[in-house]
Amino acid sequence: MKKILTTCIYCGCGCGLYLNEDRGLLTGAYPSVKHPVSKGGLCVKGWNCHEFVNKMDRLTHPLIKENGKFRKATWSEAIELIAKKFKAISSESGPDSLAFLSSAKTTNEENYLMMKLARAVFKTNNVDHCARLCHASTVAGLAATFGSGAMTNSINEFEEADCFLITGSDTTSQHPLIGSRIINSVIDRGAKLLIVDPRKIELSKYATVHAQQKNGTDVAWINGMMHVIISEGLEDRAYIEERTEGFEELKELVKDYTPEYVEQITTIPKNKLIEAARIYATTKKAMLVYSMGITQHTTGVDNVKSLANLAMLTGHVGFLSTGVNPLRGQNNVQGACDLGALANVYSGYQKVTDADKREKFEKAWGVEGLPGNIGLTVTEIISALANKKVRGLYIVGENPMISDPDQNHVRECLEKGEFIVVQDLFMTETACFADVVLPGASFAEKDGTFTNTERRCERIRKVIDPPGEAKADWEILCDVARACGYKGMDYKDPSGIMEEIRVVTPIYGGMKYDRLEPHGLQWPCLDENHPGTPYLHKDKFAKGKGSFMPRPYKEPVEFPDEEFNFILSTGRVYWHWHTRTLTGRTTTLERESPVPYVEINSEDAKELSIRNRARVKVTSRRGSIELVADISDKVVKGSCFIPFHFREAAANVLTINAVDPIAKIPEYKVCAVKVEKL
Ligand SMILES: Nc1nc2c(c(=O)[nH]1)N[C@H]1C(S)=C(S)[C@@H](COP(=O)(O)OP(=O)(O)OC[C@H]3O[C@@H](n4cnc5c(=O)[nH]c(N)nc54)[C@H](O)[C@@H]3O)O[C@H]1N2
Ligand SMILES: Nc1nc2c(c(=O)[nH]1)N[C@H]1C(S)=C(S)[C@@H](COP(=O)(O)OP(=O)(O)OC[C@H]3O[C@@H](n4cnc5c(=O)[nH]c(N)nc54)[C@H](O)[C@@H]3O)O[C@H]1N2
Ligand code: SF4
Ligand SMILES: [Mo]
Repeated sequence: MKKILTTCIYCGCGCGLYLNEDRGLLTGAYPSVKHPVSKGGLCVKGWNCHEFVNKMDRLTHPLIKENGKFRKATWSEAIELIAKKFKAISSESGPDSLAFLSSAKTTNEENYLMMKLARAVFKTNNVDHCARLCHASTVAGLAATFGSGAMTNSINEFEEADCFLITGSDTTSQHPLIGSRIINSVIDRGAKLLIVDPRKIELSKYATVHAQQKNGTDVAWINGMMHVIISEGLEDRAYIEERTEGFEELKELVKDYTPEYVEQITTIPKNKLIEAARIYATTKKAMLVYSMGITQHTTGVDNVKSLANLAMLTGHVGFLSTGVNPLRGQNNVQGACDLGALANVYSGYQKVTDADKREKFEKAWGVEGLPGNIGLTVTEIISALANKKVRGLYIVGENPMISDPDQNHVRECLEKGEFIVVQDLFMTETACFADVVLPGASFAEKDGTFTNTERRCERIRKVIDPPGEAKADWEILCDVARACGYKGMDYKDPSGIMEEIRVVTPIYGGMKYDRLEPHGLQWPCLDENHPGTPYLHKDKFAKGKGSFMPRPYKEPVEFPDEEFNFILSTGRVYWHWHTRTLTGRTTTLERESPVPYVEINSEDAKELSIRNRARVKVTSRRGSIELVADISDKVVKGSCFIPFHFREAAANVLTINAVDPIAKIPEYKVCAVKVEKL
């Protein structure tokens, strides 16, 4: 039996694990004891991450749709067809009639090639990926305030912190190996735990303060905490003076956010707000942690900026075991952003709107005329299929039919799509709408790198061969580029792609493959002698002075009214991964959480005469779904929560596709619904 060290495919913790191989199949996974994140532990998804790889229903051949039915095709047929169609569409309707959705499940090297294909070969910046649905608000909000949109500190620093302020992150379920460090710090060292989350989560049990706000009111309580801190003189004067700008405007804005006023907006009792503010401000090693509860709002960027303000006000950025720590979700969503699978930047966050950056990439790629307009984002690309602004779409490793907001709208758009290519491991709900389906190789069947939430770029390794004729995504993308007549995408292996990445991407400058042994390096890593960077903004912010960006509270787009009288928020469970393409094919995980459900408060259930596990219908202005009621006091009266994993009752039938004006992230965390007994 072979055992090979690699990186988990699921979450942004980026645990190191060994995959066991026997006669060409994966037989198990177990943790690396020496790995800095896993340290001998994995969560249940990691322990079982080998299972889906062996599944019999993997895609094994290219497929071409003819008269509404898929038939097997050869690779050359499929690639030729894609090249022909894309070139024809581009010459008829211009480069921006094509669009590319990249994947946070694939490697850094593959994301780099995806954006290179879009930009160098097809001359469009219409390239984006699921970070748009996830931490787009973080990338925009922290770049504006600090100069870098990434998690500031490292996972092991959670072991030294004396206070955690956690908001909009169900950490033990969604980032288990970080969640367990938080619990250990609370139990073993008496660290203070402040939770601000509308729901009761596992961590609430350990909390010093758990404030349950009304969904979508985050700017108000954050401004309220700053009001308390300033009025009690708890701000860090010296830090503000030396390292930041814009404090006077902040002070002016938060003046109005008295604890009484904040209680009216958020329902957080004023004493809880005051207590949390005092603890956070007066603990030196205090880490601020957040995730989707903060970002997935039409005010997502405002939420992030407000958290950045709070951390700067109290001098909590630029030191060990402090910082603003957005937990990145997918195994390689950090990397997909770093490598430029975004509508506005090349790799290393170099702006497509800067002429000197375009020139740099033109030289490196041997092309002319790279576009300087910002491209379309995920939800804009899908919508543009309907009005034919986008006529050709290439999707690698994403399943927007289940993951994008307002599913009925998405279906309509995909149906109208003129030419769609989907490259995945399985025949997904989205792939059903494709004209060409290409079989990709999974994380266990190729080499490359993933970058985890703490900016650690680490290796994945080929353990087995892909099934049938499936190929690594990077090989397929190179084949397409070649078929289009582009000569600059020939690589022997992923390390060759990384050599090119190093040259054009300063923050990855030192990420040579042999240096990534055994457990990777954290960016910025500027050259071959650079040791990597465990925490950011030491001595000064990436942009020089940190900028306070005060934001007033604004309501979400759709709060409850008389007819749609519940707030719906959507999210995840421990056992499942997004659209369930992988965890739905993993017996242990599927067994634990096999059916779609909605969490309802026990008082509401009583009023509506709904019993636990009874079937209910949940309806929004966009559609309805039927599912099982899970009655508890996890959600407060008047609100409900649905995990979005299940196609049988997809939460995204209900969600609204209103987006943040800057980040273009959808408001997945707030919309209005009604609940009826069936
Ligand atoms: N098991 C599992 N783990 C995962 C994933 C998965 O699918 N399954 N997905 C990964 C990905 S891509 C991501 S992005 C992360 C997401 O990780 P999380 O963000 O932790 O997960 P969510 O369940 O989306 O929502 C987090 C919390 O936001 C709270 N919330 C809801 N509305 C609001 C609000 O208005 N304000 C605030 N402050 N909080 C609110 C919810 O109650 C919930 O506790 O998880 C990653 N890890
Ligand atoms: N209602 C609601 N909707 C949400 C959210 C929410 O909180 N609420 N969260 C949003 C967030 S944060 C995210 S990140 C998105 C996630 O949305 P998606 O990215 O669309 O979801 P996944 O199911 O992770 O899709 C990944 C796809 O990649 C495929 N895949 C895996 N490995 C490989 C590989 O190596 N190569 C190729 N080619 N394919 C591969 C999988 O089979 C799967 O089809 O969902 C968003 N949608
Ligand atoms: S915590 Fe995340 S990276 Fe670690 S084993 Fe679980 S899913 Fe994989
Ligand atoms: Mo995400």
